[in-house]
Amino acid sequence: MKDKIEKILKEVEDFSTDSLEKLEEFRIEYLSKKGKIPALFGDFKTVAAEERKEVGSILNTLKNNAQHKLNELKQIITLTNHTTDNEDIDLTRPVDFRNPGTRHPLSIVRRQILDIFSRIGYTVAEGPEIENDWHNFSALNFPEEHPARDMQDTFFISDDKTPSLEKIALRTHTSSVQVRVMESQKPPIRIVAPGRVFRNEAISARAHCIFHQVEGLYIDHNVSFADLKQTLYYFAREFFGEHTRVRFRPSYFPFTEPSAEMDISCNICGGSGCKICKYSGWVEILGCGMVDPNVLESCNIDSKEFTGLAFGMGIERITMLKYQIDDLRLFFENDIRFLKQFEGAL
Ligand code: 2NM
Repeated sequence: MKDKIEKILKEVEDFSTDSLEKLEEFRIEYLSKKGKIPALFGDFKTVAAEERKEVGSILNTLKNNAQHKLNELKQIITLTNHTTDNEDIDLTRPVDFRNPGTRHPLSIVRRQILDIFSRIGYTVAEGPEIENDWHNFSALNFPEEHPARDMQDTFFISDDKTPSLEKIALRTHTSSVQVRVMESQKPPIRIVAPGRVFRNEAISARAHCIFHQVEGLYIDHNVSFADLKQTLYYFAREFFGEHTRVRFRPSYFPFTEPSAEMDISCNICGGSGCKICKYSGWVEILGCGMVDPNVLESCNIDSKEFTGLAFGMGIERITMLKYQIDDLRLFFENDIRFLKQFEGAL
């Protein structure tokens, strides 16, 4: 038994290769379930008691050496192959047009939304994802003690120990972009602000700590709640189809007064009731309202002269409704099998 082990020990020590196939053969011959080394462990039962300590020890050495050899060669082979690959890259080679990749469903829907609003005069505004307290909360009429400002809801970048006078956080909505526009431009203002937003939430099929929003803002003389309703009715029919009906329910947001949530007639069952709309015939798609005068004044816009309408929607949510996607996590995993289903879409 000892001789047998020492013979194999030598074989392992002498083994070398630069091919992954040969290395796999090595693994199968020595280390796989039916390989030589596990077989020796099987024979170990027959070893006499007084020899067990010594034989056990060299047997363990053999196993460790073989495993070490395998790991070491694998690393060397993959590293070397990489270097040759790099040297072989031909930067002038044309792209393979047979497999061009696909646009992400959130990009498709963001573009559809922005297109719809651009047809009624809205332009796109963008701003930073890292924001200060003023643009994300205070200017938007969030009271000092509002729960949304809490650590549980907001990812703060600064803390008590940060030597800065400002509280810095990841924006929790793109309204912060609209504050920046209101501060720097005079009405009329007509913008949509698309972008990534961040909330400190547990990840599930319905919620994620990163998601995407489009928020809209229109400020001018005499902008009314009727304008708000008609704008969003137009959007709903353009996006979900001409048979779409809408309804508005009273709601509350710190930055709008009055505020509402808009439902659309269920685009799956047409309103007769199904699982998607929980048999109510309606599904919520966005929040909206008339910009609170406090917000306008915070941004140096005269609230006696101007009024504004605003709305905000989650891109994930309406993408899920439009394409009947039932788990929000699919948007962030980038599984090719999911993404391929949106092939060809703009
Ligand atoms: C919503 C709902 C209602 C909104 C308000 C503003 C601003 F900056 F003008 F105050 N921007 N977006 C708004 C209003 C957003 O999202 C659910």
